[in-house]
Amino acid sequence: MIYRLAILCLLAVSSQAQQPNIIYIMSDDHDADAISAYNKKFIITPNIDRIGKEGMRFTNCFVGNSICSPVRATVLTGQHSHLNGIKDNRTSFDGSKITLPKLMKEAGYQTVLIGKWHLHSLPTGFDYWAVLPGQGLYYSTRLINMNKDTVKYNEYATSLITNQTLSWLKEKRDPSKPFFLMMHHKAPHRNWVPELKWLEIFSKKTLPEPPTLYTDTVGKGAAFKHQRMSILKDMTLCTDLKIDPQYIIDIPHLKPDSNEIRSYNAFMNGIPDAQRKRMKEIFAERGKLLQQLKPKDKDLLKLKYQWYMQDYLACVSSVDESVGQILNYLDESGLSENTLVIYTSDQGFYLGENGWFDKRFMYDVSMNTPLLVKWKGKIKPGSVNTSLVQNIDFAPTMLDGAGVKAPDWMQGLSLKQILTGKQSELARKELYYRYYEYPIDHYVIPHMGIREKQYKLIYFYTANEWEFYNLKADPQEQKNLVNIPKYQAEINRMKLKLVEVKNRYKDTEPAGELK
Ligand SMILES: [Ca+2]
Repeated sequence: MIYRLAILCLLAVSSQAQQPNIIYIMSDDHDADAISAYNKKFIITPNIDRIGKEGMRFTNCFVGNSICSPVRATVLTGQHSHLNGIKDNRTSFDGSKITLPKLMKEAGYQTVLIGKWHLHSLPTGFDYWAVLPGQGLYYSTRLINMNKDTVKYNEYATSLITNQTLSWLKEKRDPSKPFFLMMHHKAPHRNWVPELKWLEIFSKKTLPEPPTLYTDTVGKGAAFKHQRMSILKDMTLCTDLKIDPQYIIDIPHLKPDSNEIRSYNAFMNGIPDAQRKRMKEIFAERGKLLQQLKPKDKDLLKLKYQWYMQDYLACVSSVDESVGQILNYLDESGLSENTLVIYTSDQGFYLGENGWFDKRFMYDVSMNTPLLVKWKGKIKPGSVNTSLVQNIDFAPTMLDGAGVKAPDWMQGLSLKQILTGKQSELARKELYYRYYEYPIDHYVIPHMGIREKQYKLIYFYTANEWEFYNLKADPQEQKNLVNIPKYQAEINRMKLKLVEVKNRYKDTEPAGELK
């Protein structure tokens, strides 16, 4: 009997020893076009690229509802918004739900969350956590700790989250157990306040303009016309582009309102003195140009786009540096040998396409998200996969990596067979999408749809408008083909498919004419 128990204990220890550590790194609003593994036109991100070079890069990874809190709830539950309960950024997550970290804990893992949480209730299921309150701040960053105290730090948000992660790995980790660590960056979320060292570099750059930057709304649908995420009209000069109000207060068409001046002062005062002086000098160049040119319309958009991209990309460089620090530590400590590392974002982001910033739409720019995974000895270095994958797959994949079968209520598929090269394509042929939040913040009309490899069907149900795109011929989704006769058979097929997929995913909430 004792002998049998000893054998069982040995078996348990050896299966645990094979369980990989898992590090899930998620940034916020990091579009794949701002990662050089995907696109080199804006920025070089050597550290994030390294994950793809040593592992696998997914070119067709999408989210199910392109907005912050819903994505976070999906990653925790493997479920779409209608089942996990988080359809918008304002609902509090039910901490009593069974989630990915709780299942990992049951499987013998130490579970850790550091960084952005943004689900209103406090985290559950983690052995250790430290989270930003709400959206968090770039400077004068605060973290809520496990005692529920909110502590202010002097570090820049991206560095703080990295340093807290490294200190957990070095000082708090129990080496006898595998760990599951979620490091969630705030950056590069709006209002894109960079570190001085990267601002110095990016403020000198001229970034290429997307072909659709100056697109107008002629011939576009209701949702396109109704949105308020235009760089020209909705991006603010003082809060978003950090221009001192003194430069534009006397220019009637550029004049900021009192709220904007208040929020400008609030974030500017949060930047430590040593950096603020030089940063204000750099931002003053923008103010002087506005004072001199008093630009309007296309001329103003041209300038705003450059300043937006300079700040956004500078924030991305800090994230890339953070990833490098984590990968280097894994190498130095020998942990790389048995650690699965994932890099992703909560969704894509408009970098000037259609003249926009923000996300929310089911169009590929915002529905797409980067996904790079490395796992030494398991993934063939430098591999690329084109399967249609979605963020509902993340939880089942991490569980499978840990040797745990995902519960039936999770809606995604494990990517383990894809990662290990045993399978090249998922069986799934289409992805389901549904966006709810309206009107705030950006007046994007609620919509739903399905995306296949070649075609996409979108239904803006409160406006009762359909859009249909041929993604192979029109990857920028500029030509809505819904009324083109030769596509009617395809469109009818996809309308039926949309109803089937809605039912398959147990989305019972009616949407316009769809029940
Ligand atoms: Ca986001």
